[in-house]
This record gives sequence, structure tokens and C-alpha cells, in this order.
Amino acid sequence: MLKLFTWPTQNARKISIMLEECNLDYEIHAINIEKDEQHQASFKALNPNCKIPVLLDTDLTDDSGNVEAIFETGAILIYLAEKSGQFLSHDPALRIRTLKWLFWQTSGLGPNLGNFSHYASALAKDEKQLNNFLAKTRAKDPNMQAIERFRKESMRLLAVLNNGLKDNDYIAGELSIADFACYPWIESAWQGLKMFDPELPVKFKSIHNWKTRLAQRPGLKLGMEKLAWGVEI
Ligand SMILES: N[C@@H](CCC(=O)N[C@@H](CS)C(=O)NCC(=O)O)C(=O)O
Repeated sequence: MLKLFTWPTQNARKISIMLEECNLDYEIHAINIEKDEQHQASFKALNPNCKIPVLLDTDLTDDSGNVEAIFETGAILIYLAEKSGQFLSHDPALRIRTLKWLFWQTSGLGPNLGNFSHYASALAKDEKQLNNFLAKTRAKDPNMQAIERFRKESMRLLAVLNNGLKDNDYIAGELSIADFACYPWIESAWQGLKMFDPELPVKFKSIHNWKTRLAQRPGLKLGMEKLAWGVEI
């Protein structure tokens, strides 16, 4: 039995997309980070870093029979890819190509796009323009230095991805966990970055096409909907 401890956010959607794409059965357990439930002792026992998502697989036990909780989305995606035999190539070169882009997402794309959205949301005139999490956590006063720092790095990262997608339909050549890791972050920061540069879809045409291609997949769509902003879980 797979149990996903989570809340509707970009990091969380990486995992619901993978679970839906693999057609795996799973239970969703809500950890309301808008009410700080990630700091409760019962959740901290699963992830000492107090961040969602966490995956529990009751089949994954150590020698003493204790279930090993999995935190960090990169680790969860690799685990599910190995468990299902899908979206992580067995070919050594393709496998490492996928893992390179996966680590690129978790260490670079996610944190920078997340910080951009956090600081840039202070410029939103109407709170209704923001998702519920940003509305609660956003920077209150515009800090132009921080906005520019994270906007520039986000744009640089998008240029890297766009270049990687120029001759490829998918990030690592074939559809993989690297695409599922990047998609929710790009989807969520796209509008905010577009406000600063309306030419975004033209400038990053390969990303735009990749986004459109992925958005048509029933599994990915369902994974996004299961943990859409504001959805009751
Ligand atoms: N590197 C972690 C990041 C997880 C993360 O930042 N989760 C956010 C939600 S997207 C969270 O739990 N935020 C609550 C908090 O920071 O207290 C991963 O990839 O799993």
C-alpha cells in the first residue's frame, strides 16, 4: 500500500503525476502546511526536515520490519520509477541523463522559481491573482533586489532547459521522471515570469511546446488535478 503525505503544491504534484502516470493505487493523507502541520511530531517522525511530500510504501521495510519513509521528491521519483519499471531508462547513458536533469530540477529550477514567485508576489495588486499558498506566505513589501536576482536566475535556467528541448520532445530524450519533476514548477511560475516578459512563449518556444505536449497526457492531467491549488484533500 502506498500512502502519500502531502498538500497541494508544485513539489507535491511531481509525485501525484508519477503515481497517476504509473497507474498505481495510493492513499492521500493531508498535511496542511498552511496550518503548520508539517511540524507535528507524527509527521516529523516521517521526515525530520518537516517538508511535504513523504511517501510510505508498506512493502518497503528494513531488517527489523520498520517501514522506511521516503522524503525528498527526487528520491521518491527514483523509488517509484524503480518500483514500477517506468520513466527511468535501464540504458546507463539515458538513465544518468535523466538523473542529471532531475537533480538540476531539485537543486536549481525549483528553489529559484519558488523564490522568484515568493518575492514577485509582493507586486500583485490583488491577492486573488495568487494561489492560496502564495497568498498566505508571500513577501509583503516588494524587494526589487531579490525579485531581480531570482527572476534573472529563473530566466537563465529556462534558457538552459529551452536549449535542451530544442532537438528533443522530452528533457532526457524520452519521457521520464525529469519531465514530471520540472512540469509543475514551470507551469506554476510561467504566468509570473510572463508578466515581466510577455515574449516568454516565443523566447522559450521549445518549453512552450513541451508544456503543451505534456498537458495533453491523461495521467499528468489527473496528477495535476488531484493536488491543484485549493483542492480539498
Ligand atoms: N527538496 C524538497 C522540498 C520540499 C518542499 O519544499 N516542500 C514544501 C512544499 S512545496 C514544504 O513542505 N513547505 C513547508 C515548509 O517549508 O515549512 C523536496 O524536493 O521534497
